[in-house]
Amino acid sequence: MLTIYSSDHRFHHGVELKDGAVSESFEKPARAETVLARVMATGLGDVVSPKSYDRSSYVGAHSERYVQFLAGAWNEWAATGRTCQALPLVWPVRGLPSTEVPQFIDGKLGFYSMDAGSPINAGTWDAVCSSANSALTGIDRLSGGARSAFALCRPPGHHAGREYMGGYCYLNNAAIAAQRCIEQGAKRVAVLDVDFHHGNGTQDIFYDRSDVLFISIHGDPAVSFPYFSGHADERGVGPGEGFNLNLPLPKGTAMSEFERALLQAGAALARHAPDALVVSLGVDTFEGDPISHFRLRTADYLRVGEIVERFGVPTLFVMEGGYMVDEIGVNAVNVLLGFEGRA
Ligand code: SP5
Ligand code: ZN
Repeated sequence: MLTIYSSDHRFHHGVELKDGAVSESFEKPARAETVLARVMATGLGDVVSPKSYDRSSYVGAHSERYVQFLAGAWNEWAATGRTCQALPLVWPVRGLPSTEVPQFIDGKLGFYSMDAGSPINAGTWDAVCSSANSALTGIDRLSGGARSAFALCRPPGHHAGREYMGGYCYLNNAAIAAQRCIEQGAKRVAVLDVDFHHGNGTQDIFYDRSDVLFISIHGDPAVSFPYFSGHADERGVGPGEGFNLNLPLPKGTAMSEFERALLQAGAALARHAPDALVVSLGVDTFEGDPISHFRLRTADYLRVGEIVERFGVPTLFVMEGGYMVDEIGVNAVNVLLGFEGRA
C-alpha cells in the first residue's frame, strides 16, 4: 500500500490546556514520525510526497471564508505584536445575538472554532495544507485505479467542520478527499470514522447530503469529547436523513464490542454501495491512550484492517488521532497490514 507523507507537518506544533494548565499538546510531530518509521520498518510499500493543490480544493468541504481565515490567521495575530501562539478564548454560544464575523482576530478565532484545542503558529497553515494535500493525493491514486492508499496526515482533520477548527484539527482531510471523489464523478462515497472521538466535523460537512454516507464509531459523547455531537439520534437532515450513522460505545469498550459496531457499519456501507471508502483512522482507541477510554490492543488493529478489507471497496486511510506515541506506529500500521492480508 502506498503511503503519502510530507515532513512539512513539523512546522506545526502547539500547546493545549489540560487539566487547567498549558503544556505541550498531545498532538505533536513525533506522532507522525513514529507512524512513518513503522511504515518503513514493515515494508508496507512506497512513500511519496503529496502533490500541490490549489486552496480552492479545500472549498466545498469548507467555506471559502473559513479557508481564507485559516490561511491568514497567523499574520493577523502576529500583527498585534504577539509572538505566542494564537488561541481562541470566546465563543458565540447559545443566546449571544450576533452572527456577524468579528473584524478583530481574537473575535475571528472564536467565530471559527469549537474549542481551544487548535492553536495557530507561524507554520500551522503550511503543515495543514500538506496534510490536506496528502489526503487529496491519496484519493487521486484511488481514482487512478489503486485499491488502497494511506494518507499519513498530520495535523488530523475529523473535528474540523465546514466553518470551524477544533480538537487539534483545522482542515478536514477526510472530508476534503471525499468531496474531491464526488467532484470527480463518484456517485456515492462513504466515510467511516474509527477514531475514539466522534467525527463531528465530517458529520457537520455532510449532514444534509445523501451522496456521502458518514459512519462514526466512538466514545459516548455523554462522557467523552466532543460532548456536543455524536449521539445515535443524529441521523442527518433533509436529503441527508438516514445518511449519518453514529455508533457511540461506553467507556471501557474492548475489541469484541468494537468489532460488533464495525460489522454494523459494514452492513450500512453495503446498503450505500459506495464507489470509494475513506477511513478516518484514529488509533486513540488503544488501551494505553492517554486521553481516551477504549481498550483495543495492538493485535486487534490487524483484525480491524481485515474487516475493512472485506467491505470490498477501494479504500483511502486518512490518519487521525492516537496519542500513545510509542505505540501509534505499530497500531496504525497494523490496520494497514491487516487490510493487506499480512496479519
Ligand atoms: C483528532 C483527535 O483525536 N482529537 C482529540 C481532541 C481531544 N481534545 C480534548 C481532550 C481532553 C481530554 N482530557 C484528558 C485529560 C487527561 N489528563
Ligand atoms: Zn481522537
